[in-house]
Amino acid sequence: MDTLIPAPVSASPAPAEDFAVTAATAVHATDDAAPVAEHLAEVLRAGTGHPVPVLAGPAPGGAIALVLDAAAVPHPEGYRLSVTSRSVTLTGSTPAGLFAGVQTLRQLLPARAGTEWVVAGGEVRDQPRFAHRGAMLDVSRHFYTVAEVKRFIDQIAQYKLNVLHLHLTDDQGWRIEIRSWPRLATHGGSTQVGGGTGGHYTQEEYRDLVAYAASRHVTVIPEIDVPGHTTAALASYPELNADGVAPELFTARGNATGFSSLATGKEVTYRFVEDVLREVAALTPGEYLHLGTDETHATPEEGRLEFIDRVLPIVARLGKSVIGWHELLRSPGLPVSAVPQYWGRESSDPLMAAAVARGNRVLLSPAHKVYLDMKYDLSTPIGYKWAGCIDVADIYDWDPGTYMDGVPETAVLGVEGPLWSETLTSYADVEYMAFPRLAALAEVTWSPWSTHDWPGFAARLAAHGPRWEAQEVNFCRSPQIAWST
Ligand code: TNX
Repeated sequence: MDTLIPAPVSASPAPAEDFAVTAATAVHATDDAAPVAEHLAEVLRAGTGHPVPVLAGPAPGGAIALVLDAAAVPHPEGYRLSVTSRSVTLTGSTPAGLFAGVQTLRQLLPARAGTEWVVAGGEVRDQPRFAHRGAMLDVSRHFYTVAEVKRFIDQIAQYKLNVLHLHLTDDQGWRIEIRSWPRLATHGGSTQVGGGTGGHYTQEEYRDLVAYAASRHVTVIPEIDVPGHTTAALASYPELNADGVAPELFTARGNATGFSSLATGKEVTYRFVEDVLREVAALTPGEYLHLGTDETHATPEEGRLEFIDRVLPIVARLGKSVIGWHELLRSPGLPVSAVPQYWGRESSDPLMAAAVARGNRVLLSPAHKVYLDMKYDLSTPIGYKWAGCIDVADIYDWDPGTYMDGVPETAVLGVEGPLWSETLTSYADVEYMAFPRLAALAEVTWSPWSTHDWPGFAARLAAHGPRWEAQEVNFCRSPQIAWST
């Protein structure tokens, strides 16, 4: 109980009440709780080798029970977990709450598999601080396979993150099949940074990823970055270029300024954007489409404003809400449903404060705090340092609820850690940059500020090293942490 991450609202350990998982242990659940029960049973089977059946109906003594009870747990993602030597009872008002509780239960089990697995006894009450707890994976600069993205989903879900923002398009690669514009994927997705073969997700594969994420209570937010960061599209269709000439595919790392743009003055551009967004929206059950809109230095400002004015109603007609990087705020007349994602390094931004005053909610991703592609320190072999080095204490030590002037906690929808992949040539590199920092980000987004305590966190985090070793996660052994062996 004293190594949980993110820290729960409250935990009362009862060391005499440890619960042993044995060959006789079953998980009991009623209808809507059954999929979460099955997920827990799989974890217990893998850890113990015991059969761990999932059974319908109320639990007899000696069992693990998953109970849906809205009256007992007011928050939709909250849960109550009670572990005694006789039984384990996990109560939530929704399957999402139960799923969060299962992640806590997993952390109460030993790091390594064994036939006598014991759940630490005691009682936990918990609920999240912010609704949107996200990680962004850039699959454009380097492509990651469906299996790798699923592993990432499993990894973030274990820390109670509930949003996966997929950066699907950029100069170096278009990563999702669009049936009405097939060359986007077949040509635009055919390479990546460094000139490798790249890749893309077919619509079936993307659907499968979205469904897999949903089974882990993670919502996928697809990003189609427009009108800048579009070389992969421009190379695939000459008509999207202002001069009608398709550029070569782009395989360099690029610079942080943005050098490509859709032709905002051409009608074909709007047909293109509408077709793409219609197909992506149809594959995406979540509320949001992310339009990027960042770093449009190659787009004349007037054209950029016209572009956004014309694209916002397309998204609305598709029944979705817009997220964009905070450059979106340069457009007047954004709907209150639009969510700017702030990646700046200032704690004061007049456009952010004005949007909040109008009623918009915001996502916070301040680059010098949560950019997961920044180096830990100057010795980190991969990553960037333009926003500074970010070690575990840096990502841990800020309060999203008070971080920006004019942006009170109630206006903060949540926090996202973006993992840009220019320098990450393999999934092992993704893990190295994500862990352990994602655990710190999870605590910043989930745990009440009253639990915030760096020495305490650092001590708890040390105990997660052996868990990652057992799961073969390539994590960075930051010298800030006295890793357990
Ligand atoms: C800035 S942050 C970018 C990305 C790069 C990243 C590298 C933002 C909205 N744009 O295109 O990948 O820096 O750190």
